[in-house]
Amino acid sequence: MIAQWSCGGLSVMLALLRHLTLSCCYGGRRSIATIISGNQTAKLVRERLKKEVDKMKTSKVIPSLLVLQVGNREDSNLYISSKMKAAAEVGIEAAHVRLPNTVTQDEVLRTIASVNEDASVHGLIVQLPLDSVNRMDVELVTNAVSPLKDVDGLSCINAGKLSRGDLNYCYIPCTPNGCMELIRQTGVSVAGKHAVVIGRSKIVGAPMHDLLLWNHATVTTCHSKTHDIAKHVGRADIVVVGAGRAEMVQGDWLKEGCVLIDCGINHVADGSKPSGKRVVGDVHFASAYQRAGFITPVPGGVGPMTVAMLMQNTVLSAQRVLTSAAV
Ligand code: NAP
Ligand code: L37
Repeated sequence: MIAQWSCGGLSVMLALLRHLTLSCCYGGRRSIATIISGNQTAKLVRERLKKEVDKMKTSKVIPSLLVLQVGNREDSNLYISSKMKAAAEVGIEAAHVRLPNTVTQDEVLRTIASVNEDASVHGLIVQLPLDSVNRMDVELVTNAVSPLKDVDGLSCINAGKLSRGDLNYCYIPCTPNGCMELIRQTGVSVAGKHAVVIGRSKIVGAPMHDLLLWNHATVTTCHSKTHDIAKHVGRADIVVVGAGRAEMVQGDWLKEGCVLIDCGINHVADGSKPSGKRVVGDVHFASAYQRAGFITPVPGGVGPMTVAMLMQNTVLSAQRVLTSAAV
C-alpha cells in the first residue's frame, strides 16, 4: 500500500518536474506538438501548380502524366485515383493504363518504351509494387523509364544525381520531396541539424537520407539491423519514419521538441469501424504528440503530399520541355 502510494506520488512529482522544466524551456508553452497538415499543404501546392499550368497554356503546352499499373492491388487503385483527381484539379492531362497481372515483363518494357517515345507525355510512373503472376525485375522496369520522364525519380540516373547532391538536375522521389516540404512548413531550418531516417528503401528512406544530407543536415539512417533505434532517435532534431511497422516509434524515444514526419501507412484491425480496420502510421501518435514539437498525422500527412509532389514533378517536366524547345 505504501509502496503503491509512494510510486504514485513519485510519478506526480516527476510530471510536475517535467512541467516546470518545460515551462522554463519553452517559456510557459505546453509541450504538445503542432500538427503539420499534409492535406492543407498539398492543397496550397495544387493551387500554385494550377496557376503555373494556366500560364503554360498560353504556350499551348498542357503537362501530361501516364500512370502505368500492373495488376489490380486495392491500395494502388486508391492511390492512383487520388493522383488522377489531383491531376484534374491542377489541369494536368493524366491517363491510367492498367495491364493485367498476366502481362509479361517484355510487354511491360515495350509499353514503357512506347510511352518514352511519345512526345505528348511529359511524365511516366510505374506504380509499385507490381502485381503480376509473372516474374518481374523491378529494377529493370523502373530503369526502363526515360530519366527525362521519370517523375517518380526512381531510375538509377535520377537516384544517382540525388545521391551526389545534383538536386536541380534530377527528379526527386515524391514521398521524400513531400516530407521536405512539410519540414519547411515548420520553419525549422534543416542545415546543421541532426536528422534520423528510419528505413532505407529506394522509394522512401534512401532518397530521404540524400535530401536531408544535401540540405545540410547530419543524417543517421536506421534499418532493420540497426541496434537500439530508440537511442539514435533520441538524438535527432528531425525524424522521418518509413519502416512499414505500425506505431513503432514511441513518444519516449523522442528528443523534446523534435520535428517528426511519419510516412507509414498501415492497416490495423479496428472493430469499431464499419470496414473493420483503420489506417495508422509508423509512429505511436498519442505518445509522440506529447513530446514532439511538430508532427504529421496519418492519414492527412505525407500521403497527400506524395500525390502533390508527383503533380509538381510533372509540371516541371513539361516546363523543361518548353524551355529546351525555346533554346
Ligand atoms: P519497405 O520497402 O518495406 O522498406 C522498409 C524499410 O524499413 C527497410 O529499409 C527496412 O529495413 C526498414 N525496417 C523495417 N522494419 C524495421 C524495424 N523494425 N526497424 C528499423 N527499420 C525497419 O517500405 P517503403 O516502401 O519504404 O515504405 C515504408 C512505409 O511508408 C510503409 O508504411 C509504406 O506504406 C509507407 N509509404 C507511404 C507513402 C506515402 O505517400 N505516405 C509512400 C510510400 C510508402 P531493411 O532495409 O533492413 O529491410
Ligand atoms: N509516386 N508513389 C509513387 N510511386 C509509387 O510507385 N508506390 C508508389 C507511390 N506510393 C504512393 O502513391 N503512396 C501513397 C500513399 C498514400 C497516399 C497516396 C499515395 C494517400 O493519399 N494516403 C491518404 C489515405 C490513406 C488511406 O486511407 O489508406 C493519407 O491521407 O495518407
